[in-house]
Amino acid sequence: MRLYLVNPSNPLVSMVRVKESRWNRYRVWKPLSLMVLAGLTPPEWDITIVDENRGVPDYSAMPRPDLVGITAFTSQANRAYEVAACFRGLGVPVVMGGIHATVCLDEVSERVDAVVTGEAEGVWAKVLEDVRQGRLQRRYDGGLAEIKDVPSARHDLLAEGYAVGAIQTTRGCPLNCSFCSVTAFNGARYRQRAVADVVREFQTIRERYVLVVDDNLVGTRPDHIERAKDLFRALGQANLRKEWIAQATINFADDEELLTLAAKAGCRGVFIGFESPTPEGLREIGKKFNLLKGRDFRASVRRIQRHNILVVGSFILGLDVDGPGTGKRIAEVASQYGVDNLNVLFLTPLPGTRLWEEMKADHRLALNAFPEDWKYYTLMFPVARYRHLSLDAIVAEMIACNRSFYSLSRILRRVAGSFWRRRAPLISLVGNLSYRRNFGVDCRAYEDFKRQQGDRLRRPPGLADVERAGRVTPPISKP
Ligand code: B12
Ligand code: SF4
Repeated sequence: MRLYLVNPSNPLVSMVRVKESRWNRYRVWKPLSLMVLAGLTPPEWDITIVDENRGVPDYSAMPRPDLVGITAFTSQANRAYEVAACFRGLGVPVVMGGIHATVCLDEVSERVDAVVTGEAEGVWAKVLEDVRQGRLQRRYDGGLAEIKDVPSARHDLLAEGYAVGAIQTTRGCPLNCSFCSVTAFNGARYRQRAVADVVREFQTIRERYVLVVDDNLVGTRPDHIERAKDLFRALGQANLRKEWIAQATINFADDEELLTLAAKAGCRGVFIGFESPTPEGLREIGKKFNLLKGRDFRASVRRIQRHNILVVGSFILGLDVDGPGTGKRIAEVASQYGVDNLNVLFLTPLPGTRLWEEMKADHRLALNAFPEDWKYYTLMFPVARYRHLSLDAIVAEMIACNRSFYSLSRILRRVAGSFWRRRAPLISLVGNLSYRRNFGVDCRAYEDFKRQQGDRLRRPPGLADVERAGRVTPPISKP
């Protein structure tokens, strides 16, 4: 039995852009979902993983498979449907799963033979058996998996051509921020894989650099932190010679022993969501953790950096509290906190989130001709109607923010600071220049976007918008 697992490319903004900067090689991440799915697949299946971000093959020239499985984030949905149509045209059954299939079940069901909602661990074996028996059903729901059932990903299947490997050590996040899909999809219960399993899987990764994809690396409760310490201790003792980056909440900074162990285990960078420079903004999106009294962000960032761990700060632009001047304010605050890199994203109502429900109810989903418009839901474009910022104003704020944070003088100051504190100045320089360069590409993309979609975004909501938004009612899986 032959199985193709496909990660569709995002034709609008390829995250790859390898041709524009060779450093972007380090931004091509492996589709871990498909490697995990492969790990769940019995040996009688011959598996090929196709990552279209590295090139789209001529499917008609490939041997005919017995089943095609497609994954998709929302922004990849349109390409996913093209791939599905191509294989269905050849008479091959197509099953789609992942976040978009879960939050937009009806839309996806119309375009594929079967949909798997939720996590796949509990149902994938049945899907494959049903294909073998010729009785594929329309829908399978995996819900939330038992963490012990999460297999080792098949790192051997995508062994070549990537600079960075990927692994997952936990699932879920208890914090449930309004704009984020994670709690809706992976649940509020923080599930941690067995330490030994993670260490064993780490040993099968060929790349020296690894992305730990967890949404919340160390969790929030004391027992979460203890388990994180156990994991880091075991990774350190295994002497894997890996260097890895991860996503964490700011409480990562609160425990010296945790930081020491993380650094010894190979942690070289953390991506931290600061989200808003103001408490009002944090309250608006429900990011409770960042609101804890007495939190000194600058000191927290410094504590992490003292362990030679870089900090990338992420902020959102377009909150209801954001008005003219917010862009520069974010750049100022990020510089004050002392982050090594800044990543600012437009507030984007992703289906399945509380933010989606709120914006839909207020008729603020401006780009709402779905599925076509999903391609703009990359957080790189302002797809909604923002409370105090018009289309032109919000784009101008984004440009002002990046121009300020990535000005040559600020970059030099940051790099000199790293040099002074003996903290990898070269990595800091390369990271900053790479962001600066990509920002230039983004500016051109904003101009195209405004030309193509400006009229729709500038006009007030009409009846057609209201009706269209009403038609998409994604089911939210229960945390
Ligand atoms: C790593 C990651 C990335 C990597 C991508 C790696 C890759 N190629 O897959 C990078 C950094 C590039 C990235 C980029 C983006 N990301 Co991202 N990313 C993640 C993250 C943190 C982990 C994904 C992961 O590997 N999970 C581990 C695997 C094992 O879990 P999984 O993907 O859910 O797969 C399971 C099930 O979903 C299911 N399944 C999945 N696919 C399939 C297919 C079939 C056939 C079946 C049966 C089952 C199945 O089975 C798997 C095992 O249970 C998630 C958060 C999360 N928890 O998922 C966000 C997340 C997926 N990203 C998100 C977003 C918004 C983006 C961006 C659009 C925005 C941005 N600027 O970051 C871009 C889009 C890029 C693009 N292609 O267009 C959102 C997606 C929401 C949505 N509705 O689409 C998420 C959920 C985060 C969030 N805060 O909401 N991302
Ligand atoms: S803390 Fe991070 S992963 Fe958790 S809900 Fe908030 S944004 Fe999502």
